[in-house]
Amino acid sequence: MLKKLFNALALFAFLSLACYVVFLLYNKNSTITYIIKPYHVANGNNAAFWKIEKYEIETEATNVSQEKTQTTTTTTTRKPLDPCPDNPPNLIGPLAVDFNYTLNLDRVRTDVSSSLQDGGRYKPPDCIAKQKVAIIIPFRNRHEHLKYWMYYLHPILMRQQLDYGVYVINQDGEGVFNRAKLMNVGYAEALKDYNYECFVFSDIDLVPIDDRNLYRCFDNPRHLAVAMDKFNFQLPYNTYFGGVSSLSKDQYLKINGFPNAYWGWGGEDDDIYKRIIFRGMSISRPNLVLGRYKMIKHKRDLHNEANPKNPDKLGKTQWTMDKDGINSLQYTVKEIVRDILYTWITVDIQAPEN
Ligand SMILES: [Mn+2]
Repeated sequence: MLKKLFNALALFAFLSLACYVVFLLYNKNSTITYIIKPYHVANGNNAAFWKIEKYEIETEATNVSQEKTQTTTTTTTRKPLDPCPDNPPNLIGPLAVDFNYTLNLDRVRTDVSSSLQDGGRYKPPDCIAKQKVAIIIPFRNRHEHLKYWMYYLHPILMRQQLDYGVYVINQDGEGVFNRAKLMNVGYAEALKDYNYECFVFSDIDLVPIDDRNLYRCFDNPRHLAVAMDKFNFQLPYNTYFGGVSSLSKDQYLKINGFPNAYWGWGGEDDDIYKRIIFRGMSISRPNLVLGRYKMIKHKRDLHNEANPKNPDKLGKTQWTMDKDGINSLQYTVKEIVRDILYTWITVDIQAPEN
């Protein structure tokens, strides 16, 4: 009889102890915060407050991660992305490009924008891009060309697995056009958006007809548009650097960016070429097969006449390049519009009337 009573008591004691332990475990977090919080309030001590907050967050975080590992073991474990391969695997090679094809911008938006982010931004979904590339397009009154550029280039740039953004730099007003100054503006404005490390400068009317011509940066400044149809798929001259080019941030800064002093048509691309040579770099180029381009035919734009003063400037590049460039750039942004296909920046570059 006594032995039975003893057993019952022992069982009761054991159960109470078990209940108490469970209770303690269950209330662990709230008990601690309950005890510490008044201490902080009474003390008014920010450091103590920060410590408690941190403790609470950490315990919460471990709980959450424990829950997560429990659920994810049965489903899929998320793997960190690998770097994209050196040679993008989905390139096609020679492409069919046709500018007689009827297009409108809405059609282009529905056709190519499904994997774009606002502002014409893209990242490959399945790997980490080799470079962050800003594509800079100097622009004025060429809406007809813009839709073809967007239609053909976005799919190419995606297949090239770039982490990229497209910037259309639109010169405000009807003053004299200045291609190189607009490109400087594009460089400066793109860097306000993202940590770009490579800059591709492209005319709006040039579409590559081979997607193996990579829109990225190389060990030396790159001239991409080496074989345009209008020059019979040849370089017009050996030192030609016009149309489409790419420079890394370092290469661009080494030459103090581009000249701001070339108003009207001509000369600015030769000035850029000279800057590169004077700073001890050389020109990287694709071969004449990969570097083929189609240019959309057009007449010379209004207020972009060949400027007879520009050739004289070229003789002085060596002495002017340290004063005239990204370090002397002045402009006023009038408007920034984030379209799904591009970031549109209208800019006043203090252009002379004529
Ligand atoms: Mn042109």
